[in-house]
Amino acid sequence: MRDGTPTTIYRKEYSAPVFSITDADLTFAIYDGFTLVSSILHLQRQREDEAPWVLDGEDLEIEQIEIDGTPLQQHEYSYDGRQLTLPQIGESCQLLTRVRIYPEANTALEGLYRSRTIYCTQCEAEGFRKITFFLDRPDVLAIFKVTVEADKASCPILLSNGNAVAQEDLTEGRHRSVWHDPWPKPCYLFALVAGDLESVSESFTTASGREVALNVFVEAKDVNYCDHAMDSLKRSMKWDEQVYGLEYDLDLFNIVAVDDFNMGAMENKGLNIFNTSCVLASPDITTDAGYLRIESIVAHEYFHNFSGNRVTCRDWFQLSLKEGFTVFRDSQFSADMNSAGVKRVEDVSFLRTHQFAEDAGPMAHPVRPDSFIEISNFYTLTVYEKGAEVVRMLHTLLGHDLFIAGAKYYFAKHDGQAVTCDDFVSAMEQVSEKDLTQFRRWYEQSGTPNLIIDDQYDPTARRVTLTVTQNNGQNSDGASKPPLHLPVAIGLVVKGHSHTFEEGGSTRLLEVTEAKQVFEIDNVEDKPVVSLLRGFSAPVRLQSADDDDTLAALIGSDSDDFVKWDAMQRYASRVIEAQARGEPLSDAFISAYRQAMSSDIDDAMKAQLLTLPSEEYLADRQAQHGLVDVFEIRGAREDIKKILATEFEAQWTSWFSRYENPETYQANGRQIGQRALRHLALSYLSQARPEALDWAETLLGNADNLSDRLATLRVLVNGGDESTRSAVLGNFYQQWQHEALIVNQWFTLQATRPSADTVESVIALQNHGAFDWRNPNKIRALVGGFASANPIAFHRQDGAGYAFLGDVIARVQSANPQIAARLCTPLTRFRRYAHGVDAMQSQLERIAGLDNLSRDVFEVVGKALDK
Ligand code: B3K
Ligand code: ZN
Repeated sequence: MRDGTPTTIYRKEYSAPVFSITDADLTFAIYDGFTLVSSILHLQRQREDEAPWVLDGEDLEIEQIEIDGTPLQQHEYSYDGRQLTLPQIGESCQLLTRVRIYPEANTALEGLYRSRTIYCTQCEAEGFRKITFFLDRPDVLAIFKVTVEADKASCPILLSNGNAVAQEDLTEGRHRSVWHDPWPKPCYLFALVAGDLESVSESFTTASGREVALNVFVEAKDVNYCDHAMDSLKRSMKWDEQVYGLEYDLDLFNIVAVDDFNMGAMENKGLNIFNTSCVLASPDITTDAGYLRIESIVAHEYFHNFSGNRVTCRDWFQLSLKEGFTVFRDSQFSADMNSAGVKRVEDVSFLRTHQFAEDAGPMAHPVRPDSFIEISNFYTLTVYEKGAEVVRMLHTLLGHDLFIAGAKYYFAKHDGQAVTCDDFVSAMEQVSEKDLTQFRRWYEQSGTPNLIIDDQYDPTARRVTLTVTQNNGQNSDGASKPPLHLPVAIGLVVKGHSHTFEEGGSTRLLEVTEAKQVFEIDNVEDKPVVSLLRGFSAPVRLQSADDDDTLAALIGSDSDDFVKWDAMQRYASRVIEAQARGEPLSDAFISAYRQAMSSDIDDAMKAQLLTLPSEEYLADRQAQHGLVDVFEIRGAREDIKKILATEFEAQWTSWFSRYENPETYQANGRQIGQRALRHLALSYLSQARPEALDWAETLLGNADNLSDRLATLRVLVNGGDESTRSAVLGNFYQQWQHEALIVNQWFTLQATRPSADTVESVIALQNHGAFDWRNPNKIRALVGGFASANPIAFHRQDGAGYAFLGDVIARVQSANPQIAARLCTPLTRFRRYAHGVDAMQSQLERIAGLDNLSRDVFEVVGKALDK
C-alpha cells in the first residue's frame, strides 16, 4: 500500500467541523514547472471542546506558515503529508500559508494540473487538499477571493470562480487577474484555469432582466465547435427559470473545455470545467447520441448551480442529494427538449443493464452509502442513476406540482447550507403533508427489489385483482430487508383499448408499502391485459405473468412507451433464451415483431422497439438464476438477429433506402430518428445480404456526418474481411487523425469488434502513435471499450483479455488511481460468470499485490476478493 493501511470512514461518525473558514484569499503564482500557492484564511473556532486545529493538505511543500502575522517555526506545527496540525490558538486567527506544488507532474488529474498547455483544476471530492491547506469537506463554506498570476504570452486567459474584479500587467511579461465569488462555497467547487484559450461569447437575459455574460473557452482549433454547448446552456438557464423558478445568480458563466479530464464535467461555481468530449460538437466530430449527451451534461452542470452549489452536501455520504436530484432534473430537461418516451427508454435501459449489475456485485451500496475508503469510488451508477430514480419516485408519489413546490421550499429553506438527503425528503414531506418515513428506506437499502405481480380477473364481479409481492433481498445478518414504499403505475388494455378508471385517466398509481399487498379494480368490462410499471415508475425487477399473448398485446396496443418497449425486450429475451436451449423461433414472435414494425410511432421509438435486448441485459437476466455464459448469449442473439434479418429483409431494405438523398445534417429529433432506424436496418441487412457491405461503403463515402460514418464503419469492421477492415480503418484514420475525439471513436470501434482476435488488436493499438496513457478519454476508448463492451473478446477462454486488463491496471494505477479503479469493474464481477472465474480472480490478486497500491484500487479490488 502506498498510504499505509487505508482507513474506512463511516457515515455515523460525522461530526461538525472544529472551526469555520469564513474567508479565503488565495494567490496562485504559476511558473513553468511549479506553482506557488499563498493562502490567507480566516479561522473561527466552532466547537467548545479542546479539539486541535487540523487542516487537510496532501503532499504539499511548505514554504511559509504564519499565524496572525507571526511566522511559525517548524517545531511549532506538525505535518505528515496529509494533515497539518497547528498550535492551540484562541477563538480565531488569520492563517497564512505558502506552498509549492507541481501541476506539470500531476498525472492523477486531481488538484491543479496541466492538460496539454492549459492549467486547470479538479477538486471534487477531495482534490483541493492537493492545492493548499484547508478544511477539505463540503460543510465548510467560505467566500473566495482568488488572484492568478502567470506568463501573459503562454497564459493570456486567467480564470477563477465568480466575477472578475481586476486585471493588470506585471513585470517580466507576467500578468494577473483577480476574481471574487460572492457566494460562500465549499472548496470542492473552487476552480482555476490558465492558458491560451479562445472563446465564443454570448449573453443571457434572466427572467428579472439581468444580463449574464456567457463564454465557452476552448483551444483555438476548436472554436468552431462551441455553438451547440452554448445553445444548450441558454436552454438550460431558461428551463430552470420556467420549471423550478431558479434564476442564475452571477453576472458571468464560464465553461472551459480541456482534453485531459477524469470524468465528463465539473460544476465549479461560475466556472464549469468540461471534458472536450462533452462540449465540442459539429456534424463531423459528434454523433447524434453525442449531441444529446452534450445537451444533457451542459444542463446537468448548470443545474448544479442550485442543486449542489447553493444548497450543498453536509458530507460525502450525502452525494446523491446533489447528484441524484440533478440527474433527475437533467432528465426532465432532456425529456422536455426532445422525445420524452425515447429518453425514458434509454435511461431505463442503461439503469437496468449497468446499475442493476453494480447493485448485485461486490461494490453494491445504498444510494446514501454508510462507509467508504475512497470517496472517488462512490461516484457510482447507484448514487447517480438509482438516486435519480428515487427522486423520480418522489415526483410520481407527490405529483408534479407538489414536487416542484417541495423543491422550491427546499431551495429557499436551505439556501447557503450544507444539508442531508433526509433534509431533502423532509422538505418534500412538509410541503406535501405525505408521510415519507418508509420511503426513506430507499436511501438505506442496497440491492434491486424484486416485484412479483399476479393479476386475476373475475368476470362476474367485473373485478381485476392484483397481488403484489416485493422481495428486497437480505441484510448481512440474513434477515429479509423490509418492504419499500414504491409507486406502481398501471393501466388496463381492454379489448385492445385503454381502459378509463373510475376516477378518470388511463393510468392509476398503486402505492405499494407492504411485503404482500392486494389491489382491486372494479368495473372492468372484460378480461384486460394489464400494463404494469408504466414509465418504469420504480427501479425494480418486475416479474409478471408475461405469457406470449400478453406481451404481444402490450407491444401492439399499450399506450405507454416504456411498457411497449419493455414487453418487446422481455419477449425477445425469452426467444433468445429459448434459442439457446435449441427451441425453434415461434411464429407468434415473428408476428409480434411484424406488428411492432408497422406500429404508429416515430422512427426513434421504433428503432428502440426493434433493437434486440443487449448482451449485457441478457447477462443480467441469466445471472438471476445461474451463471452468465457470454458465448451462449451472443450465439443465440446473433441467430435470432439473422432470422429477423432474413424474414424482414424487404422492410429493412426499404428503411435503409428511404433516405437515400438525405437532407443536410441536423441534430434534430426527426433526423436523429430517421438515422437510428436506417442504421438499425443496415445492421440487420448486414446479416442477410452480402451486398449490404457495398451499401455501407457507399453511404460511408457520401455521409456528411459522424453518425452515418460510424454506423457504416461498424458494419464494415465487424462484417468485412481483414483487408476490408484494414482499408476502411486506415482511410478513416488518415482522414480524421487531426481530431482527437474522432480518433477516440476509432479506437473504440476496433476495441469493440466482437471477435476473439480483438485482444491482439487492442494490445497493438496501445502502441499506436495516437494513443496516450495520460489521457483518460483514450484509455476509456480503447481499454474501457474492450473490457466493458466486448464480452466475447474480453472473456476469451485463454484469459488473454483479463491479462491485458490486469497489465493496464498495473500500469495506470499509481499514475491515475481514479481511472484505474474504474477499469477494475469488469474483473470485480468475476463471480457471475460460467467461464474464466479463476483467471479473473488471479488478475485481481495480482493487482492487490502491487507495490504502491492506491486507496482507490485497494478498495475496489479488496471488496471483490472479499465477498
Ligand atoms: N460533480 C462532478 C463529479 C465529480 C467526480 C469526482 N471524482 C460532476 C457531476 O456529477 O456533475
Ligand atoms: Zn453531477
